[in-house]
Amino acid sequence: MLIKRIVLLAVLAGVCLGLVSVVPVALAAPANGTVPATDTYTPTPDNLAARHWFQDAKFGIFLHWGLYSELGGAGKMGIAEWIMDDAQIPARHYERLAKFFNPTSFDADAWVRTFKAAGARYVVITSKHHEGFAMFASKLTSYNVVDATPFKRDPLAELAVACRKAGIKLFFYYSQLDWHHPDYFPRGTTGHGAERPAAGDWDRYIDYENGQLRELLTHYGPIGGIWFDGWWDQKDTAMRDRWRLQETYQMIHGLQPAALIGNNHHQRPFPGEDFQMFERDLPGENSMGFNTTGVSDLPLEMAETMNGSWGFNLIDDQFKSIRTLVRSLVGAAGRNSNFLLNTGPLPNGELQPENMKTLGEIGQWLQHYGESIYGTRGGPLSPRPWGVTTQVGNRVYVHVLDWADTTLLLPLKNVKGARLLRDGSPVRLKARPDGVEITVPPAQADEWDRIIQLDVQNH
Ligand code: FHN
Repeated sequence: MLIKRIVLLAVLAGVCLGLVSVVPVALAAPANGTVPATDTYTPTPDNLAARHWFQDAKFGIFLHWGLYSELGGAGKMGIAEWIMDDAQIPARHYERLAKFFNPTSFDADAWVRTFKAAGARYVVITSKHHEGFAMFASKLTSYNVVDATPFKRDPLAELAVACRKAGIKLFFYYSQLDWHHPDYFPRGTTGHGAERPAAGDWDRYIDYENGQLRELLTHYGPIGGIWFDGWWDQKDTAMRDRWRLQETYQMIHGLQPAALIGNNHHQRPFPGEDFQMFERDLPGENSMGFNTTGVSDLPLEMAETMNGSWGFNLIDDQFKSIRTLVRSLVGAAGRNSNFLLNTGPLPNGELQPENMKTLGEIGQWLQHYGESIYGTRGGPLSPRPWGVTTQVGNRVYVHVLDWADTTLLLPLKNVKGARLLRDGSPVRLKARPDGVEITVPPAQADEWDRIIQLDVQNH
């Protein structure tokens, strides 16, 4: 209580001096960033509207692009953006990659055209991944794409303009852990091969991080939000509660109240966060072994890779089929979740051609069936072995993913009519004591999801 009062007084003093922008509702955390159990966060109306938009949007594109893209995983399968750590490359050597980063084929408008045609409504791009390299014009370090590379352009600025023109929201991924910055000390569980001096000033690092975030929130127009990652690096260390998260989150919401904050810490959301993400897992599942199974009532998002890597991997051509990806998108929507599909651009600035093809196919599917995805929320039935449901108003979409029989019993009352979304043909309904039985028409070739549109009277 006393701490809160002191903080409140300090904030008020800051406001009077014009130093602090106010989020009317949230309380600042103690300087060490501990999130007290009593801490509260009340999102502003702008923020709530942005959350609503986010849930309607349903489908986003994730981009992992950085110096690591040049190495393409160095001939190994696995997550290529981790090559600095995996190959134990000292920071002073890894830095040399900046000299060769020259993606002259990068065309932000062309990227955005591809994303738009895929049906994506937002894009999340790595502004800084664990390697520590700023893919934007940061004034706080020369280790950035404008000052350290022959490219000399700010791709995030170009992407921001292209997205705005196309009506696509842009989010920035930001890695809290950093394998390059000397002040990221004490180190966490990763990045020990970077051969940095065993000294550093943690709080100076957090100031640097907050400074970079301020740049991202003030130089690129209105953004969709910040997608944090890397907190888990200190999950089991003494620094676990030293991220000063509340200060960071308040700054972000103060600068752009509608900017949504998500943190891929794999825990239940902390105060100040606006959405919860699940990495390569449907919400509530933990097949990867690091996601929480605790699903909050915040907007949800599942992030997925096209192959086994986020960053471009030269040898990994084990791309997921369009069928698998569409079914993940549907499975996510049926769990009230967005689907964020990753592609790792090439070091020359082009998108991977295989991924472009897949994105085009997803776009075609969404053009046909998008009404059962966009603007929906998880439907009246929880996920079932046969599939999921989504809903908008008094329309329920039954997504039959795996069902060999011709009839399916839905424990739903008040179903007034049913038709196949594919062609509008009527679907037979039979009232049963415990719901309604529908006749599921056989799947056509390449029909990965038989969607039956129900008219229901809302209970
Ligand atoms: O380590 C990262 C990984 O490289 C990638 O960015 C993914 C994306 O969700 N997240 C981290 C692992 O949790």
